[in-house]
Amino acid sequence: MTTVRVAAADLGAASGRVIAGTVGPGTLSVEECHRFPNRPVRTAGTLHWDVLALYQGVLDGVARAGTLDGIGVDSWAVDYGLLDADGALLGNPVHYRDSRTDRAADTVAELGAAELYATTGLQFLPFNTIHQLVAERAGARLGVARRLLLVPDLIGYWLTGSVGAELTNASTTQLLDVRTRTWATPLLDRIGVDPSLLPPLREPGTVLGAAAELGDVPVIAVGSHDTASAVVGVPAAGENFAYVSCGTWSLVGVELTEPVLTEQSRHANFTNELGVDGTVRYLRNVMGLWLLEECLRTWPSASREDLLAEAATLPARSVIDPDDPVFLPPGDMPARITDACRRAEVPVPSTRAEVVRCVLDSLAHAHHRAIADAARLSGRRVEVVHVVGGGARNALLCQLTADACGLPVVAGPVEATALGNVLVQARALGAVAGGLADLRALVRATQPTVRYEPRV
Ligand code: LFR
Repeated sequence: MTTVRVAAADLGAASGRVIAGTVGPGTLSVEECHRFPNRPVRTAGTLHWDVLALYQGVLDGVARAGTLDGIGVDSWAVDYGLLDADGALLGNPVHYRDSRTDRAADTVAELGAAELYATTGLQFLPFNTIHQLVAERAGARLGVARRLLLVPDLIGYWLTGSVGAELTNASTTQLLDVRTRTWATPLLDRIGVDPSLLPPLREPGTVLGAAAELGDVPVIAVGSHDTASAVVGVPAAGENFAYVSCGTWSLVGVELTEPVLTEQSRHANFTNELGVDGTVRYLRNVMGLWLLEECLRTWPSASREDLLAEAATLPARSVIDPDDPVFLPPGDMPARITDACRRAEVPVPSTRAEVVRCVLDSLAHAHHRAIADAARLSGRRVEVVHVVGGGARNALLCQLTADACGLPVVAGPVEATALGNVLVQARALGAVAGGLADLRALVRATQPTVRYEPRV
C-alpha cells in the first residue's frame, strides 16, 4: 500500500473548502488549500444557493491542491438541482431554509406520519426533500425536469458527466426506503413525482469517473452527506459512544447497524440516516451553532472570542428549546431568543454575553436530551461523547455538554468531515484497508483531541 494525496471538497452552509489529505498506513494529515464564502441569494422572494459559485470554488481549490490521486465532494443534505433533457441545470437550487416548504406540510401529513416513518425512518424536518418536491409541484420546473441531483452529486456530474445518487445523502431525502436501501417508488407515485427523476444509487467508495477539467483525476463518491463523512472521522474506540457533529447544526446520536423504526422513536423525532459501510446514523438534529452565528451576524461589531470569554464567567440562568422552528429562518436571532425566554418564563438575557450563554446552555441541554433519548431508544450504552466539527473549538460548549450529560466529552477533530471524506477515498484507492474501526484508529493515532470531564 502506498500513500495517496486526495482533495476533499466540503461545502458548508456558510463556506466551502477544499482540503488536501495525505493518507497511507499510519499517515493521515489534512491541510486547507482554499476557502470560499457560500452566500445564499434571495431573488423574487426565494432563497437560493449560488451553486455555480460553489462549483467554481471547488475547481479553484482543486487546482491549488497540487498533484492528486482523487477528489471527493460532500455537502449539507436534502437540497438538489433539477436537470432538463439536455442535462442543463434548471435554475439555482432552493435553500432548505426557504419558506416554500410551509405549504407542503399538509400534503406530506396526508401520506401518514407513521407509514412514512416506517418506510424512510426519517425524523420530521420541514425541509426534507420530500417537502421541497411537494412545494415544487406548484411551479413549472418539475414538468420539464428529467433528473434530480443532490448538491454533491450535481458537482460530481459537472466534474465527470456521471449521474447518480450517493446513498448516505440520498437517505436524507425521505424518499428512500431505509429497510431495502432503494428509492421508495410507491411514495414518489403518491406525491405525483416521476420516479425516473431519481438517478441510480451508488455506494460511498464508487469511482464516478475522471475530472476532465482537472487533469483526469478520479472523482470518488464519499459519504457525500457531510454528517456521514464527519461520523467516519469520529476518533471513537469501540461502539459505546455518542457523537455531536457540531457546526451550523448539532447532529447528535449514536451509530447503529440497523434502523430503529418504532413508534417511540418516531415520537422522539429520531432519524435513521444511512452511513458509510452499511451503518445507520441514529440521531436528532439540534439547531446548533446557527443560533450563535445568526446572533453574531446581527452584531457585526461584536467579537466572538470576547463574548464567549464573558459568557464563561456567567451563571446558567436561561435554558430554552433551541429546536423551536421559529429559529430556522435567517433573521434577527437575538430578538427571537429573548422572545423565547419570555415565553418559557425564564430570565430574559439583557446583555449580548447573556444571550450567548443562553444559547450555549440550551444547546448543551439539547445535546444531553438527544444522547439520552438515543441511548434509551436504541439500547446502545453511551460511555463517552465525541464532539467533532467547528464546535469542538468551543471550549465552553464542550464543557457545558460534558456537565449536562454527566459524561466525558472528547473534542476534536475539528476537521472530522474532511478526514472522513479523504479516508473513504484513500480506502477506495487502496492506500488504507479495513472497516470504520480501522479508519477511526488512524484518526485517533494522528489527530489531537481535548478531553472535558463533567463537573459535579
Ligand atoms: C449538516 C446537515 C445536516 C442536515 C442539514 C440540512 O450540515 O447536513 O445533517 O440535516 O445540514 O441539510
